[in-house]
Amino acid sequence: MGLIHIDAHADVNEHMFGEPIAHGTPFRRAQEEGLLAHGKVVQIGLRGTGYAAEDFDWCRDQGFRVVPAEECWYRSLAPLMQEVREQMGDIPVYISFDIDGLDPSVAPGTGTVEMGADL
Ligand SMILES: [Mn+2]
Repeated sequence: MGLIHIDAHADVNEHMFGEPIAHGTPFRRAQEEGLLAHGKVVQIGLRGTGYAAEDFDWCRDQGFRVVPAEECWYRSLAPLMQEVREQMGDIPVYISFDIDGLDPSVAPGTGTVEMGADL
């Protein structure tokens, strides 16, 4: 299926706290298991350091479209979402919206605060 993933973090870590299954690893596991349609994964709002410097590189290497937070600043996201809609076509799409994809000024209760969103 396709994936639209809105988050400050890529959630593609190989391991987290020594575990293969954790809140930072789901999309690595999904990709490994062949659950994600090639060319139909979009991650929006990524920023900060993530958990490893190469987090976003791995995503791009998989063919994921990475839209970092700074590409969302001071503009309507309607054109982006039109592109995403066209990219997904008519296949099933899973939408994952992590609250920390929003700036902590509007959602301060998350445990993994990352400043710098304008979503
Ligand atoms: Mn997150």
